[in-house]
Amino acid sequence: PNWTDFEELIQTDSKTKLQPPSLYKVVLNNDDYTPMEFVVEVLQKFFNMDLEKATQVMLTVHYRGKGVCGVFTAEVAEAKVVQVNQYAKEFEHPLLCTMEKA
Ligand code: TYC
Repeated sequence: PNWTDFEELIQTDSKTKLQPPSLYKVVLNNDDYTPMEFVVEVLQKFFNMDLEKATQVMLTVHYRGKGVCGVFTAEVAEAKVVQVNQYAKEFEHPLLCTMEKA
């Protein structure tokens, strides 16, 4: 067999080269009913923010409609979205967490 051809196939196959994972922004969306203190608590609990950072992000969402909580790989972002939405539901707040490609 012509080993040079095999070598070239292996080296040029795009699937052979490792790709960095796609990243996703986890986003909080504004609503009229969720208490500001609850949003701050969520940001501290699920995104490890201190009080000052959490308050800043909460106010960005409140005044601008959306805010980024963090950037994660697909699996981690998906898990955060589920956790936050379940937590909000548990306390009967309409708070909505979503993800979008970074
Ligand atoms: N707009 C809400 C209020 O006035 C506060 C709020 C902030 C709600 C951020 C959701 O993601 C949110 N109580």
